[in-house]
Amino acid sequence: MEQKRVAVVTGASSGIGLETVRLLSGAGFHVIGGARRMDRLVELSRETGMVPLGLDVRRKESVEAFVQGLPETVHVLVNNAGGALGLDPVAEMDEEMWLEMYQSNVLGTARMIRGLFPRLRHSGNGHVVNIGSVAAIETYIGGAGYTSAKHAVRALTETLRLEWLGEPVRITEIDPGLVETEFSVVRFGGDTARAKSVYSGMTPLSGRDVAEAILWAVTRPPHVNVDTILMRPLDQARVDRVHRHGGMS
Ligand code: NDP
Ligand code: 8X3
Repeated sequence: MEQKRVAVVTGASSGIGLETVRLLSGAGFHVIGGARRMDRLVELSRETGMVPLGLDVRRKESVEAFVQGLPETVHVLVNNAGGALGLDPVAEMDEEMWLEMYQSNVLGTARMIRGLFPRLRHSGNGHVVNIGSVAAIETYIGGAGYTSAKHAVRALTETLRLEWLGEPVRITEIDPGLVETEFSVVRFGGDTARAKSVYSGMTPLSGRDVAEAILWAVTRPPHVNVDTILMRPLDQARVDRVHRHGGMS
């Protein structure tokens, strides 16, 4: 019997990560999901069969312990854990928030890649999918902490593709525009009304839309490397240019 391909998804407790676990499990992958909220992971494991493992990508020791719990061979690593905090201008930057965004989006991604490289290589057909953003390519007022972190994810991804040339590991970056998840609730410190207003009068992407792109990228033939997928809602032309019923913003 053919062995299942093994996929690791970070940030599996919500949004894009959660939908990715659902789709990868449904497509026959053996999925291991990491995040801080274990209760959410356990619930998802009951639904999908995913193996739940606690993970805080901001902490080196947590990533090391997580990696210890993985099988010797991993085919797919989806670096999805991350997000934004606040929307403050550069001259009023909150150092704690910036540090946390860099820790989760940039260093967390790099830690996971470093930790999993031997397992990905061992698979003979590995794949790293980094979740960037339109914020990895564009900027907007108040977004510098997050956009600079995601720009760094982009630089890291491109560098990795140069460094791993010749290795049996594909490297993809998925860059979504507005996706309605818990992203804005987290960004605005739990202010759900403010979070809701981000998507008002327009149709955002769903976590599932992005998960479908991830599934597509990781199920191409082994010689095909999908470098980047930039995807936005039809209602969004640029990160800061959105069509809303009744006007533009
Ligand atoms: P959610 O807030 O719904 O999900 C974020 C996930 O990341 C959660 O599962 C959370 O789990 C996990 N996470 C956050 N910090 C850590 C950490 N330190 N260690 C481990 N897991 C962590 O948002 P999205 O699904 O939208 O976000 C997923 C990714 O997509 C992020 O990288 C985000 O920047 C990116 N993105 C989002 C867009 C959007 O508009 N929503 C657009 C473009 C990119 P837990 O809290 O349980 O640890
Ligand atoms: C999330 C998209 O526009 O909030 O990466 O930066 S945005």
